[in-house]
Amino acid sequence: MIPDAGLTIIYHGLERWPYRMECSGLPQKNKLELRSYNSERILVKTVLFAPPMIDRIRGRLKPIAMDAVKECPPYGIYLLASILKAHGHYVVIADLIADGTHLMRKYLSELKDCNLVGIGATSLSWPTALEVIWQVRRARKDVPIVLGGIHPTMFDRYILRVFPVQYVIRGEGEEALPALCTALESNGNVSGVPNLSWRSADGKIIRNPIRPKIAGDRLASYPLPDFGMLPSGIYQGLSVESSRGCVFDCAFCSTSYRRSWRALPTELFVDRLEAIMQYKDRTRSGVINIIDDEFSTNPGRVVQIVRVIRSRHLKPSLTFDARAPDLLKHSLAEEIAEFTREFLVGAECGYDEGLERVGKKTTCKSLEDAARELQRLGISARASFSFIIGLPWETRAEVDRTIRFAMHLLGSYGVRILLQWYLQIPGSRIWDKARRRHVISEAMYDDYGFFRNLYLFRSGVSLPPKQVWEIADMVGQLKWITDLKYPDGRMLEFGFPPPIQKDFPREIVDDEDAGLESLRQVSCAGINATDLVS
Ligand code: B12
Ligand code: SF4
Repeated sequence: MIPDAGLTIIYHGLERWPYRMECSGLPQKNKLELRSYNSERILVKTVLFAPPMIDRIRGRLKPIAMDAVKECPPYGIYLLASILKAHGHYVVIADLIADGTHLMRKYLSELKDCNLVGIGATSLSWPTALEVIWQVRRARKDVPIVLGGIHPTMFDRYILRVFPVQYVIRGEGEEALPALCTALESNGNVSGVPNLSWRSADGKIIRNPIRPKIAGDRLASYPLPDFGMLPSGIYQGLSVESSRGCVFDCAFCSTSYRRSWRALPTELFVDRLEAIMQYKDRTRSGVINIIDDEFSTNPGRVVQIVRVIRSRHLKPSLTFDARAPDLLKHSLAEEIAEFTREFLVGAECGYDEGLERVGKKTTCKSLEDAARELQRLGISARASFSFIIGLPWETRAEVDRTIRFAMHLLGSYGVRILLQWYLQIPGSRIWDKARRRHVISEAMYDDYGFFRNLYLFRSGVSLPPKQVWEIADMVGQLKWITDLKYPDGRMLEFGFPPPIQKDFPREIVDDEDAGLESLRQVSCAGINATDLVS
Protein backbone atom coordinates (compact mmCIF):
# COMPACT_ATOMS: atom_id res chain seq x y z
CA MET A 1 0.00 0.00 0.00
CA ILE A 2 1.45 3.35 -1.01
CA PRO A 3 0.79 6.10 1.50
CA ASP A 4 -1.21 9.20 0.72
CA ALA A 5 1.33 11.74 -0.44
CA GLY A 6 -0.56 14.37 1.51
CA LEU A 7 -2.54 16.01 -1.26
CA THR A 8 -6.04 17.10 -0.47
CA ILE A 9 -7.78 17.20 -3.80
CA ILE A 10 -11.09 18.89 -4.38
CA TYR A 11 -12.74 18.01 -7.65
CA HIS A 12 -15.01 20.70 -8.97
CA GLY A 13 -16.50 18.57 -11.65
CA LEU A 14 -14.98 17.64 -14.96
CA GLU A 15 -11.29 17.15 -15.23
CA ARG A 16 -10.42 20.10 -17.36
CA TRP A 17 -10.27 23.81 -17.14
CA PRO A 18 -12.28 25.73 -15.99
CA TYR A 19 -12.90 23.01 -13.45
CA ARG A 20 -9.37 23.14 -12.15
CA MET A 21 -8.41 21.08 -9.20
CA GLU A 22 -7.41 23.00 -6.18
CA CYS A 23 -4.60 21.49 -4.23
CA SER A 24 -4.54 22.36 -0.59
CA GLY A 25 -2.10 20.75 1.72
CA LEU A 26 1.19 19.31 0.65
CA PRO A 27 3.05 16.10 0.62
CA GLN A 28 3.41 15.84 4.40
CA LYS A 29 5.45 12.72 4.15
CA ASN A 30 7.41 12.23 1.01
CA LYS A 31 8.80 8.87 1.91
CA LEU A 32 7.42 6.00 -0.10
CA GLU A 33 6.55 2.62 1.21
CA LEU A 34 8.09 0.55 -1.50
CA ARG A 35 7.21 -2.78 -2.90
CA SER A 36 9.87 -5.22 -3.85
CA TYR A 37 10.06 -6.02 -7.56
CA ASN A 38 12.88 -8.44 -7.17
CA SER A 39 14.27 -10.23 -4.21
CA GLU A 40 17.45 -8.17 -3.97
CA ARG A 41 16.33 -4.58 -3.70
CA ILE A 42 13.47 -2.34 -2.89
CA LEU A 43 12.81 -0.26 -5.97
CA VAL A 44 10.80 2.68 -7.12
CA LYS A 45 8.38 1.79 -9.86
CA THR A 46 7.92 4.76 -12.18
CA VAL A 47 5.56 5.20 -15.09
CA LEU A 48 7.08 7.75 -17.48
CA PHE A 49 4.66 9.48 -19.85
CA ALA A 50 5.48 11.11 -23.20
CA PRO A 51 2.35 13.04 -24.24
CA PRO A 52 1.89 14.03 -27.89
CA MET A 53 0.87 17.35 -29.38
CA ILE A 54 -2.89 17.04 -29.85
CA ASP A 55 -5.77 19.14 -31.11
CA ARG A 56 -9.48 18.84 -31.45
CA ILE A 57 -10.28 17.94 -35.04
CA ARG A 58 -13.99 17.78 -35.89
CA GLY A 59 -14.73 17.24 -32.20
CA ARG A 60 -12.15 14.49 -31.68
CA LEU A 61 -8.76 14.77 -30.03
CA LYS A 62 -6.04 13.69 -32.44
CA PRO A 63 -2.25 13.96 -32.65
CA ILE A 64 -1.20 16.71 -35.01
CA ALA A 65 1.86 18.04 -36.84
CA MET A 66 5.05 16.11 -36.14
CA ASP A 67 3.32 13.87 -33.65
CA ALA A 68 0.87 12.72 -36.28
CA VAL A 69 3.84 11.81 -38.44
CA LYS A 70 5.71 10.20 -35.49
CA GLU A 71 9.06 11.33 -36.70
CA CYS A 72 11.24 9.96 -33.91
CA PRO A 73 10.89 8.76 -30.32
CA PRO A 74 11.12 11.24 -27.43
CA TYR A 75 14.80 10.88 -26.65
CA GLY A 76 14.62 12.35 -23.13
CA ILE A 77 11.97 9.93 -21.87
CA TYR A 78 13.67 6.80 -23.27
CA LEU A 79 17.00 8.02 -21.91
CA LEU A 80 15.64 8.70 -18.42
CA ALA A 81 14.03 5.26 -18.41
CA SER A 82 17.42 3.64 -19.06
CA ILE A 83 19.09 5.73 -16.39
CA LEU A 84 16.49 4.82 -13.77
CA LYS A 85 16.84 1.16 -14.71
CA ALA A 86 20.60 1.40 -14.34
CA HIS A 87 19.93 2.67 -10.80
CA GLY A 88 17.93 -0.49 -10.19
CA HIS A 89 14.46 0.99 -10.50
CA TYR A 90 11.54 -0.42 -12.40
CA VAL A 91 10.26 1.74 -15.26
CA VAL A 92 7.31 1.59 -17.60
CA ILE A 93 7.42 3.90 -20.61
CA ALA A 94 3.97 5.18 -21.49
CA ASP A 95 4.77 6.48 -24.96
CA LEU A 96 1.51 8.20 -25.86
CA ILE A 97 3.17 9.68 -28.95
CA ALA A 98 3.63 6.16 -30.30
CA ASP A 99 0.15 5.22 -29.12
CA GLY A 100 -1.25 8.28 -30.92
CA THR A 101 -3.57 9.22 -28.09
CA HIS A 102 -4.03 11.28 -24.94
CA LEU A 103 -5.68 8.31 -23.21
CA MET A 104 -3.67 6.25 -20.75
CA ARG A 105 -6.09 3.33 -20.40
CA LYS A 106 -3.44 0.90 -21.58
CA TYR A 107 -1.26 1.75 -18.58
CA LEU A 108 -3.91 1.64 -15.87
CA SER A 109 -2.72 -1.66 -14.45
CA GLU A 110 0.87 -0.36 -14.26
CA LEU A 111 -0.37 2.77 -12.59
CA LYS A 112 -2.10 0.83 -9.84
CA ASP A 113 1.08 -0.19 -8.09
CA CYS A 114 3.61 2.41 -9.20
CA ASN A 115 5.26 4.74 -6.70
CA LEU A 116 5.99 7.64 -8.99
CA VAL A 117 4.56 9.08 -12.20
CA GLY A 118 6.80 11.17 -14.45
CA ILE A 119 5.55 13.30 -17.33
CA GLY A 120 7.70 15.19 -19.82
CA ALA A 121 6.31 18.12 -21.80
CA THR A 122 7.09 20.86 -24.26
CA SER A 123 4.71 23.81 -24.51
CA LEU A 124 3.14 22.16 -27.54
CA SER A 125 2.35 18.96 -25.69
CA TRP A 126 1.49 20.67 -22.40
CA PRO A 127 -2.33 20.56 -22.83
CA THR A 128 -2.03 16.78 -23.34
CA ALA A 129 0.26 16.53 -20.32
CA LEU A 130 -2.49 18.21 -18.27
CA GLU A 131 -4.97 15.70 -19.61
CA VAL A 132 -2.63 12.93 -18.43
CA ILE A 133 -2.35 14.51 -14.99
CA TRP A 134 -6.14 14.51 -14.61
CA GLN A 135 -6.36 10.89 -15.69
CA VAL A 136 -3.63 9.84 -13.28
CA ARG A 137 -5.38 11.66 -10.48
CA ARG A 138 -8.64 9.93 -11.30
CA ALA A 139 -6.91 6.57 -11.04
CA ARG A 140 -4.59 7.38 -8.16
CA LYS A 141 -5.06 10.35 -5.87
CA ASP A 142 -2.02 9.42 -3.83
CA VAL A 143 0.81 8.83 -6.27
CA PRO A 144 3.41 11.61 -6.49
CA ILE A 145 3.74 13.18 -9.94
CA VAL A 146 6.98 14.69 -11.18
CA LEU A 147 7.09 16.82 -14.29
CA GLY A 148 10.05 17.61 -16.52
CA GLY A 149 10.84 19.06 -19.93
CA ILE A 150 11.02 22.61 -21.19
CA HIS A 151 7.49 23.79 -20.34
CA PRO A 152 7.42 22.71 -16.67
CA THR A 153 11.01 23.98 -16.36
CA MET A 154 9.90 27.48 -17.30
CA PHE A 155 6.66 27.55 -15.33
CA ASP A 156 7.34 25.39 -12.28
CA ARG A 157 5.82 27.84 -9.80
CA TYR A 158 2.62 28.37 -11.75
CA ILE A 159 2.24 24.63 -12.29
CA LEU A 160 2.87 23.67 -8.66
CA ARG A 161 0.40 26.32 -7.50
CA VAL A 162 -2.39 25.39 -9.88
CA PHE A 163 -2.18 21.72 -10.76
CA PRO A 164 -2.16 18.58 -8.60
CA VAL A 165 1.49 17.67 -9.01
CA GLN A 166 4.16 17.45 -6.35
CA TYR A 167 7.43 17.97 -8.15
CA VAL A 168 8.99 19.67 -11.13
CA ILE A 169 12.52 18.90 -12.23
CA ARG A 170 13.94 21.98 -13.93
CA GLY A 171 16.34 21.36 -16.80
CA GLU A 172 18.40 18.22 -17.02
CA GLY A 173 16.85 15.12 -15.52
CA GLU A 174 19.72 12.63 -15.77
CA GLU A 175 21.05 13.23 -12.25
CA ALA A 176 17.99 14.81 -10.69
CA LEU A 177 15.42 12.09 -11.36
CA PRO A 178 17.43 9.21 -9.83
CA ALA A 179 18.23 11.55 -6.92
CA LEU A 180 14.50 12.12 -6.41
CA CYS A 181 13.88 8.37 -6.42
CA THR A 182 16.67 7.86 -3.89
CA ALA A 183 15.23 10.58 -1.65
CA LEU A 184 11.74 9.10 -1.92
CA GLU A 185 12.89 5.58 -1.15
CA SER A 186 15.10 6.60 1.80
CA ASN A 187 14.00 9.33 4.20
CA GLY A 188 11.67 11.27 1.92
CA ASN A 189 13.69 14.44 2.32
CA VAL A 190 13.81 16.06 -1.12
CA SER A 191 15.61 19.23 -0.09
CA GLY A 192 18.89 17.92 -1.49
CA VAL A 193 17.55 16.82 -4.87
CA PRO A 194 19.18 19.00 -7.53
CA ASN A 195 16.99 21.04 -9.92
CA LEU A 196 13.83 20.11 -8.00
CA SER A 197 10.95 22.51 -7.37
CA TRP A 198 8.51 21.32 -4.72
CA ARG A 199 6.10 22.53 -2.10
CA SER A 200 7.02 22.48 1.53
CA ALA A 201 4.62 21.47 4.29
CA ASP A 202 3.74 25.14 4.89
CA GLY A 203 2.77 25.65 1.26
CA LYS A 204 5.88 27.45 0.07
CA ILE A 205 7.28 26.58 -3.32
CA ILE A 206 10.92 25.77 -2.97
CA ARG A 207 13.40 25.75 -5.80
CA ASN A 208 16.41 23.62 -4.98
CA PRO A 209 19.64 24.86 -6.57
CA ILE A 210 20.39 23.88 -10.16
CA ARG A 211 23.45 21.69 -10.48
CA PRO A 212 26.08 22.60 -13.07
CA LYS A 213 25.22 21.57 -16.61
CA ILE A 214 26.27 18.04 -17.45
CA ALA A 215 29.58 17.93 -19.32
CA GLY A 216 29.91 16.24 -22.72
CA ASP A 217 31.88 13.23 -21.49
CA ARG A 218 29.35 12.65 -18.73
CA LEU A 219 26.53 12.79 -21.30
CA ALA A 220 28.36 10.07 -23.19
CA SER A 221 28.55 7.90 -20.08
CA TYR A 222 24.81 7.43 -19.59
CA PRO A 223 23.17 4.27 -20.77
CA LEU A 224 21.56 4.52 -24.17
CA PRO A 225 17.87 5.29 -24.49
CA ASP A 226 16.02 2.05 -24.22
CA PHE A 227 14.91 1.70 -27.83
CA GLY A 228 14.56 -2.02 -27.20
CA MET A 229 11.24 -0.97 -25.63
CA LEU A 230 10.18 0.83 -28.77
CA PRO A 231 7.00 -0.38 -30.42
CA SER A 232 7.85 -1.76 -33.84
CA GLY A 233 6.95 -0.02 -37.11
CA ILE A 234 5.52 3.10 -35.48
CA TYR A 235 8.23 5.74 -35.64
CA GLN A 236 9.75 6.94 -38.90
CA GLY A 237 13.23 6.90 -37.41
CA LEU A 238 15.32 6.90 -34.24
CA SER A 239 16.95 9.72 -32.31
CA VAL A 240 20.44 10.29 -30.97
CA GLU A 241 22.11 13.24 -29.25
CA SER A 242 25.62 14.32 -30.16
CA SER A 243 25.72 17.63 -28.30
CA ARG A 244 23.56 19.72 -26.02
CA GLY A 245 22.86 23.45 -26.15
CA CYS A 246 23.61 26.18 -28.65
CA VAL A 247 26.21 28.94 -28.78
CA PHE A 248 23.63 31.41 -30.14
CA ASP A 249 20.53 33.00 -28.65
CA CYS A 250 18.20 33.76 -31.54
CA ALA A 251 15.32 36.10 -30.75
CA PHE A 252 12.53 33.68 -31.75
CA CYS A 253 14.10 30.47 -30.48
CA SER A 254 12.92 28.68 -27.35
CA THR A 255 15.66 26.18 -26.86
CA SER A 256 16.85 25.61 -23.29
CA TYR A 257 20.62 25.89 -23.20
CA ARG A 258 21.52 29.00 -25.11
CA ARG A 259 25.00 30.47 -25.19
CA SER A 260 26.25 27.15 -23.88
CA TRP A 261 27.23 24.07 -25.81
CA ARG A 262 28.58 20.70 -24.75
CA ALA A 263 29.57 17.93 -27.11
CA LEU A 264 29.98 14.22 -26.62
CA PRO A 265 33.52 13.10 -27.47
CA THR A 266 33.67 12.01 -31.11
CA GLU A 267 34.43 8.29 -30.69
CA LEU A 268 31.97 7.93 -27.82
CA PHE A 269 29.25 9.57 -29.86
CA VAL A 270 29.86 7.21 -32.78
CA ASP A 271 29.74 4.29 -30.31
CA ARG A 272 26.28 5.44 -29.29
CA LEU A 273 25.16 6.01 -32.86
CA GLU A 274 26.36 2.54 -33.79
CA ALA A 275 24.56 0.97 -30.84
CA ILE A 276 21.33 2.81 -31.66
CA MET A 277 21.53 1.76 -35.31
CA GLN A 278 20.85 -1.82 -34.26
CA TYR A 279 17.25 -0.78 -33.57
CA LYS A 280 16.62 0.89 -36.92
CA ASP A 281 14.63 -2.07 -38.18
CA ARG A 282 12.03 -1.19 -35.58
CA THR A 283 11.31 2.00 -37.53
CA ARG A 284 9.61 2.73 -40.79
CA SER A 285 12.46 4.50 -42.59
CA GLY A 286 15.58 3.52 -40.65
CA VAL A 287 16.64 7.18 -40.44
CA ILE A 288 18.57 8.42 -37.42
CA ASN A 289 17.66 11.94 -36.32
CA ILE A 290 20.52 13.78 -34.66
CA ILE A 291 18.44 15.88 -32.30
CA ASP A 292 21.10 18.50 -31.48
CA ASP A 293 19.97 22.10 -31.69
CA GLU A 294 22.58 22.67 -34.38
CA PHE A 295 24.60 19.58 -35.24
CA SER A 296 26.94 21.71 -37.36
CA THR A 297 28.05 23.91 -34.43
CA ASN A 298 31.66 22.76 -34.61
CA PRO A 299 32.19 21.84 -38.28
CA GLY A 300 35.64 20.34 -37.64
CA ARG A 301 34.15 17.99 -35.07
CA VAL A 302 31.39 16.90 -37.44
CA VAL A 303 33.97 16.07 -40.08
CA GLN A 304 35.83 14.00 -37.48
CA ILE A 305 32.60 12.18 -36.65
CA VAL A 306 32.03 11.45 -40.34
CA ARG A 307 35.53 10.04 -40.66
CA VAL A 308 35.03 7.73 -37.69
CA ILE A 309 31.70 6.59 -39.15
CA ARG A 310 33.46 5.87 -42.43
CA SER A 311 36.37 4.07 -40.78
CA ARG A 312 33.92 1.75 -39.05
CA HIS A 313 32.10 1.05 -42.33
CA LEU A 314 28.82 2.23 -40.87
CA LYS A 315 26.08 3.43 -43.19
CA PRO A 316 23.74 5.60 -41.18
CA SER A 317 21.06 7.62 -42.92
CA LEU A 318 21.01 10.88 -40.95
CA THR A 319 18.85 13.94 -40.51
CA PHE A 320 20.01 17.00 -38.58
CA ASP A 321 19.83 20.80 -38.27
CA ALA A 322 22.64 22.99 -39.53
CA ARG A 323 23.55 26.65 -39.86
CA ALA A 324 24.41 27.84 -43.35
CA PRO A 325 27.87 29.31 -42.56
CA ASP A 326 28.91 26.04 -40.88
CA LEU A 327 28.11 24.01 -43.99
CA LEU A 328 30.79 25.89 -45.84
CA LYS A 329 33.58 25.25 -43.33
CA HIS A 330 35.94 22.25 -43.41
CA SER A 331 34.02 20.94 -46.46
CA LEU A 332 31.36 19.83 -44.00
CA ALA A 333 28.56 19.57 -46.57
CA GLU A 334 30.73 17.50 -48.88
CA GLU A 335 32.02 15.20 -46.13
CA ILE A 336 28.63 14.40 -44.67
CA ALA A 337 26.71 14.16 -47.96
CA GLU A 338 26.89 10.36 -48.28
CA PHE A 339 25.27 9.87 -44.85
CA THR A 340 22.68 12.61 -45.22
CA ARG A 341 19.07 11.71 -45.81
CA GLU A 342 17.88 15.28 -45.33
CA PHE A 343 18.63 18.28 -43.19
CA LEU A 344 17.16 21.57 -42.10
CA VAL A 345 18.90 24.91 -42.49
CA GLY A 346 17.38 27.58 -40.26
CA ALA A 347 17.48 30.43 -42.77
CA GLU A 348 14.88 32.54 -40.90
CA CYS A 349 14.88 35.86 -42.90
CA GLY A 350 15.54 36.92 -46.47
CA TYR A 351 17.07 40.30 -45.59
CA ASP A 352 20.20 41.12 -43.62
CA GLU A 353 18.61 43.52 -41.11
CA GLY A 354 16.20 40.75 -40.09
CA LEU A 355 19.01 38.23 -39.72
CA GLU A 356 20.87 40.77 -37.60
CA ARG A 357 17.83 41.22 -35.34
CA VAL A 358 17.35 37.47 -35.07
CA GLY A 359 20.98 37.08 -33.98
CA LYS A 360 21.85 33.91 -35.85
CA LYS A 361 25.08 35.32 -37.23
CA THR A 362 24.16 34.50 -40.80
CA THR A 363 23.70 36.75 -43.80
CA CYS A 364 21.80 36.39 -47.05
CA LYS A 365 25.14 35.92 -48.75
CA SER A 366 26.10 32.96 -46.55
CA LEU A 367 22.65 31.43 -47.10
CA GLU A 368 23.07 31.78 -50.84
CA ASP A 369 26.66 30.48 -50.77
CA ALA A 370 25.48 27.42 -48.83
CA ALA A 371 22.62 26.78 -51.28
CA ARG A 372 25.03 27.08 -54.21
CA GLU A 373 27.47 24.64 -52.60
CA LEU A 374 24.69 22.13 -51.97
CA GLN A 375 23.67 22.39 -55.59
CA ARG A 376 27.28 21.80 -56.66
CA LEU A 377 27.33 18.67 -54.51
CA GLY A 378 24.03 17.52 -55.97
CA ILE A 379 22.29 17.43 -52.58
CA SER A 380 20.29 20.67 -52.62
CA ALA A 381 16.93 18.86 -52.73
CA ARG A 382 17.82 17.16 -49.43
CA ALA A 383 18.09 20.56 -47.73
CA SER A 384 15.07 22.39 -46.33
CA PHE A 385 15.71 26.09 -45.87
CA SER A 386 13.26 27.19 -43.22
CA PHE A 387 12.07 30.82 -43.12
CA ILE A 388 9.90 32.62 -40.57
CA ILE A 389 7.48 35.26 -41.75
CA GLY A 390 5.57 37.76 -39.62
CA LEU A 391 8.25 38.37 -36.99
CA PRO A 392 7.03 41.15 -34.67
CA TRP A 393 8.94 43.93 -36.42
CA GLU A 394 7.96 42.86 -39.92
CA THR A 395 5.68 44.77 -42.26
CA ARG A 396 4.46 43.51 -45.60
CA ALA A 397 7.68 44.82 -47.18
CA GLU A 398 9.94 42.60 -45.03
CA VAL A 399 7.74 39.55 -45.53
CA ASP A 400 7.87 40.12 -49.29
CA ARG A 401 11.66 40.34 -49.17
CA THR A 402 11.88 37.03 -47.31
CA ILE A 403 9.55 35.30 -49.77
CA ARG A 404 11.37 36.73 -52.77
CA PHE A 405 14.74 35.60 -51.40
CA ALA A 406 13.43 32.14 -50.52
CA MET A 407 12.02 31.71 -54.04
CA HIS A 408 15.33 32.83 -55.49
CA LEU A 409 17.12 30.05 -53.54
CA LEU A 410 14.58 27.51 -54.71
CA GLY A 411 14.64 28.66 -58.33
CA SER A 412 18.40 29.07 -58.63
CA TYR A 413 19.73 26.22 -56.51
CA GLY A 414 16.89 23.74 -56.04
CA VAL A 415 16.75 23.78 -52.22
CA ARG A 416 13.43 23.05 -50.53
CA ILE A 417 11.67 25.98 -48.85
CA LEU A 418 9.57 26.02 -45.71
CA LEU A 419 7.70 29.24 -44.97
CA GLN A 420 6.31 29.34 -41.44
CA TRP A 421 4.35 32.07 -39.74
CA TYR A 422 5.82 33.30 -36.48
CA LEU A 423 4.07 31.89 -33.42
CA GLN A 424 4.62 32.97 -29.83
CA ILE A 425 6.10 29.87 -28.18
CA PRO A 426 7.31 30.24 -24.60
CA GLY A 427 11.00 30.53 -23.94
CA SER A 428 12.18 32.88 -26.67
CA ARG A 429 13.44 36.42 -26.10
CA ILE A 430 10.47 37.75 -28.07
CA TRP A 431 8.06 35.75 -25.91
CA ASP A 432 9.75 36.90 -22.75
CA LYS A 433 9.44 40.55 -23.75
CA ALA A 434 5.71 40.17 -24.41
CA ARG A 435 5.29 38.31 -21.11
CA ARG A 436 7.03 41.09 -19.20
CA ARG A 437 4.64 43.59 -20.77
CA HIS A 438 1.78 41.32 -19.57
CA VAL A 439 0.57 40.91 -23.14
CA ILE A 440 0.72 37.11 -22.95
CA SER A 441 1.19 34.54 -20.19
CA GLU A 442 1.93 30.89 -19.51
CA ALA A 443 -1.73 30.23 -18.63
CA MET A 444 -2.59 30.71 -22.31
CA TYR A 445 -0.93 27.39 -23.10
CA ASP A 446 -3.07 25.18 -20.85
CA ASP A 447 -5.77 24.40 -23.39
CA TYR A 448 -5.77 22.52 -26.66
CA GLY A 449 -5.50 24.61 -29.78
CA PHE A 450 -3.77 27.65 -28.29
CA PHE A 451 -2.12 28.12 -31.68
CA ARG A 452 -5.61 28.86 -33.04
CA ASN A 453 -5.91 31.79 -30.65
CA LEU A 454 -6.11 35.02 -32.64
CA TYR A 455 -4.96 37.14 -29.73
CA LEU A 456 -1.85 35.03 -29.28
CA PHE A 457 -1.14 35.13 -33.01
CA ARG A 458 -1.57 38.88 -33.27
CA SER A 459 0.52 39.51 -30.16
CA GLY A 460 3.40 38.31 -32.34
CA VAL A 461 2.47 39.04 -35.93
CA SER A 462 1.54 42.66 -36.50
CA LEU A 463 0.36 42.31 -40.11
CA PRO A 464 -3.40 42.84 -40.51
CA PRO A 465 -5.44 39.78 -41.58
CA LYS A 466 -6.07 41.23 -45.04
CA GLN A 467 -2.32 41.26 -45.71
CA VAL A 468 -1.98 37.72 -44.37
CA TRP A 469 -4.54 36.63 -46.99
CA GLU A 470 -2.77 38.59 -49.72
CA ILE A 471 0.52 36.90 -48.81
CA ALA A 472 -1.18 33.50 -48.79
CA ASP A 473 -2.60 34.15 -52.26
CA MET A 474 0.78 35.18 -53.56
CA VAL A 475 2.53 32.11 -52.08
CA GLY A 476 -0.34 29.92 -53.31
CA GLN A 477 0.45 31.04 -56.87
CA LEU A 478 4.16 30.50 -56.36
CA LYS A 479 3.46 27.03 -55.05
CA TRP A 480 1.25 26.24 -58.01
CA ILE A 481 4.08 27.16 -60.39
CA THR A 482 6.66 25.31 -58.27
CA ASP A 483 4.54 22.16 -58.17
CA LEU A 484 4.34 22.16 -61.96
CA LYS A 485 8.12 21.91 -62.06
CA TYR A 486 8.43 19.59 -59.03
CA PRO A 487 5.25 17.47 -59.04
CA ASP A 488 5.91 15.79 -55.67
CA GLY A 489 4.72 19.05 -54.09
CA ARG A 490 7.46 19.08 -51.45
CA MET A 491 9.70 21.88 -52.71
CA LEU A 492 7.65 24.72 -51.28
CA GLU A 493 5.73 24.26 -48.07
CA PHE A 494 3.63 26.98 -46.56
CA GLY A 495 1.17 26.94 -43.69
CA PHE A 496 -1.76 29.31 -43.37
CA PRO A 497 -2.25 30.64 -39.82
CA PRO A 498 -5.26 28.85 -38.24
CA PRO A 499 -6.39 31.90 -36.20
CA ILE A 500 -6.81 33.99 -39.34
CA GLN A 501 -8.58 31.15 -41.11
CA LYS A 502 -10.96 30.83 -38.19
CA ASP A 503 -11.57 34.41 -37.05
CA PHE A 504 -10.90 36.42 -40.20
CA PRO A 505 -12.08 34.17 -43.01
CA ARG A 506 -11.48 35.45 -46.51
CA GLU A 507 -15.18 36.19 -46.94
CA ILE A 508 -15.11 39.02 -44.40
CA VAL A 509 -11.76 40.73 -44.71
CA ASP A 510 -13.01 43.18 -47.32
CA ASP A 511 -16.34 43.99 -45.64
CA GLU A 512 -16.00 47.61 -44.66
CA ASP A 513 -19.74 48.26 -44.39
CA ALA A 514 -20.40 45.46 -41.91
CA GLY A 515 -21.29 45.71 -38.20
CA LEU A 516 -22.04 49.21 -37.00
CA GLU A 517 -21.92 50.57 -40.51
CA SER A 518 -24.61 48.09 -41.53
CA LEU A 519 -26.68 48.89 -38.44
CA ARG A 520 -26.49 52.57 -39.27
CA GLN A 521 -27.76 51.91 -42.77
CA VAL A 522 -30.73 50.09 -41.24
CA SER A 523 -31.50 52.66 -38.59
CA CYS A 524 -31.16 55.68 -40.85
CA ALA A 525 -32.92 54.36 -43.93
CA GLY A 526 -35.13 57.11 -45.34
CA ILE A 527 -34.77 59.37 -42.33
CA ASN A 528 -32.55 62.30 -41.77
CA ALA A 529 -31.77 62.14 -38.04
CA THR A 530 -31.63 65.91 -37.66
CA ASP A 531 -35.25 66.17 -38.92
CA LEU A 532 -36.33 64.28 -35.77
CA VAL A 533 -35.06 66.96 -33.39
CA SER A 534 -35.76 70.10 -35.39
C1 B12 B 1 14.11 16.58 -31.36
C2 B12 B 1 13.15 17.75 -31.32
C3 B12 B 1 11.95 17.60 -31.96
C4 B12 B 1 11.48 16.29 -32.55
C5 B12 B 1 10.74 15.60 -31.38
C6 B12 B 1 10.76 14.14 -31.38
C7 B12 B 1 10.05 13.69 -30.13
N1 B12 B 1 9.04 12.92 -30.31
O1 B12 B 1 10.43 14.07 -29.04
C8 B12 B 1 10.51 16.79 -33.64
C9 B12 B 1 11.30 17.05 -34.91
C10 B12 B 1 9.34 15.88 -33.96
C11 B12 B 1 10.10 18.12 -33.03
C12 B12 B 1 8.95 18.76 -33.35
C13 B12 B 1 8.62 20.00 -32.86
N2 B12 B 1 9.36 20.79 -32.07
CO1 B12 B 1 10.99 20.22 -31.27
N3 B12 B 1 12.67 19.95 -30.58
C14 B12 B 1 13.47 18.95 -30.64
C15 B12 B 1 14.79 19.31 -29.94
C16 B12 B 1 15.76 19.82 -30.99
C17 B12 B 1 15.43 18.23 -29.12
C18 B12 B 1 14.50 17.56 -28.07
C19 B12 B 1 15.28 16.52 -27.34
O2 B12 B 1 15.04 15.35 -27.50
N4 B12 B 1 16.28 16.95 -26.56
C20 B12 B 1 17.19 16.08 -25.83
C21 B12 B 1 16.55 15.57 -24.55
C22 B12 B 1 17.57 14.82 -23.73
O3 B12 B 1 16.15 16.73 -23.85
P1 B12 B 1 14.67 16.89 -23.27
O4 B12 B 1 13.68 16.21 -24.09
O5 B12 B 1 14.47 18.31 -22.96
O6 B12 B 1 14.77 16.05 -21.89
C23 B12 B 1 15.60 16.44 -20.82
C24 B12 B 1 14.92 17.38 -19.81
O7 B12 B 1 13.99 18.24 -20.37
C25 B12 B 1 14.36 16.47 -18.78
N5 B12 B 1 13.07 15.84 -19.02
C26 B12 B 1 12.40 15.63 -20.15
N6 B12 B 1 11.27 14.94 -19.93
C27 B12 B 1 11.21 14.68 -18.61
C28 B12 B 1 10.28 14.01 -17.83
C29 B12 B 1 10.49 13.91 -16.46
C30 B12 B 1 9.51 13.18 -15.63
C31 B12 B 1 11.62 14.49 -15.86
C32 B12 B 1 11.83 14.41 -14.41
C33 B12 B 1 12.56 15.18 -16.63
C34 B12 B 1 12.35 15.26 -18.00
O8 B12 B 1 15.33 15.45 -18.71
C35 B12 B 1 15.84 15.18 -20.03
C36 B12 B 1 17.31 14.86 -19.90
O9 B12 B 1 18.01 15.97 -19.41
C37 B12 B 1 14.30 20.47 -29.01
C38 B12 B 1 15.35 21.46 -28.60
C39 B12 B 1 16.13 20.90 -27.45
N7 B12 B 1 17.41 21.04 -27.51
O10 B12 B 1 15.60 20.33 -26.50
C40 B12 B 1 13.20 21.09 -29.88
C41 B12 B 1 12.04 21.80 -29.19
C42 B12 B 1 11.62 20.99 -27.99
N8 B12 B 1 11.01 21.75 -30.22
C43 B12 B 1 10.31 22.83 -30.29
C44 B12 B 1 9.28 23.07 -31.23
C45 B12 B 1 8.71 24.46 -31.27
C46 B12 B 1 8.83 22.04 -32.06
C47 B12 B 1 7.72 22.11 -33.09
C48 B12 B 1 6.54 22.99 -32.79
C49 B12 B 1 8.38 22.54 -34.40
C50 B12 B 1 7.42 22.81 -35.52
N9 B12 B 1 7.42 24.05 -35.95
O11 B12 B 1 6.71 21.93 -35.93
C51 B12 B 1 7.32 20.63 -33.20
C52 B12 B 1 6.27 20.27 -32.13
C53 B12 B 1 6.29 18.84 -31.69
C54 B12 B 1 5.77 18.61 -30.29
N10 B12 B 1 5.13 17.51 -30.08
O12 B12 B 1 5.94 19.32 -29.34
C55 B12 B 1 10.73 23.83 -29.24
C56 B12 B 1 9.77 23.78 -28.05
C57 B12 B 1 9.64 25.09 -27.31
C58 B12 B 1 8.68 24.96 -26.18
N11 B12 B 1 8.53 26.02 -25.45
O13 B12 B 1 8.04 23.97 -25.99
C59 B12 B 1 12.19 23.33 -28.95
C60 B12 B 1 12.74 23.70 -27.58
C61 B12 B 1 13.07 23.92 -30.10
C62 B12 B 1 13.33 25.39 -30.09
N12 B12 B 1 14.48 25.73 -30.60
O14 B12 B 1 12.56 26.23 -29.72
N13 B12 B 1 11.02 18.56 -32.14
S1 SF4 C 1 17.66 29.01 -33.82
FE1 SF4 C 1 19.36 27.55 -33.88
S2 SF4 C 1 21.18 28.87 -33.76
FE2 SF4 C 1 19.49 30.09 -33.05
S3 SF4 C 1 19.47 29.82 -30.79
FE3 SF4 C 1 18.00 28.33 -31.68
S4 SF4 C 1 19.16 26.47 -31.91
FE4 SF4 C 1 20.64 28.16 -31.68
